[in-house]
Amino acid sequence: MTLTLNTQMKTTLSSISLALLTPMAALANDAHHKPATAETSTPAGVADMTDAEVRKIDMETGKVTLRHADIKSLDMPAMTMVFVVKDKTMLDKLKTGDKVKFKAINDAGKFTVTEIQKDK
Ligand SMILES: [Cu+2]
Repeated sequence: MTLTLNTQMKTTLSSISLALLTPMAALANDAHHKPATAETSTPAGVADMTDAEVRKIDMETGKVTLRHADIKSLDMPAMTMVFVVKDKTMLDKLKTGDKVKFKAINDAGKFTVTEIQKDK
């Protein structure tokens, strides 16, 4: 009886001191790292998107003609060309003349838009 109680108390006490120490350490880390992470993550995400203007949309075939700036990841200069979209619903919110940012991949020779958003 007494032994069990003592063991429980010891366990409880050490959990408490651990619980007290851990959040403090975590807080100290958070305060140091969070602002830097928040600042660097957003521009990096936008940086690998390419600027373009929508020239033509074909809902039925899921194709979009974009006049795009250089695409560094595809080693492609600025031009106007037709892309396939990964998902036709991506075209729902777009119209001819929209300024957009997009990401594209070379899917076995088929240039495919994986992400597209209106530019603000
Ligand atoms: Cu191109």
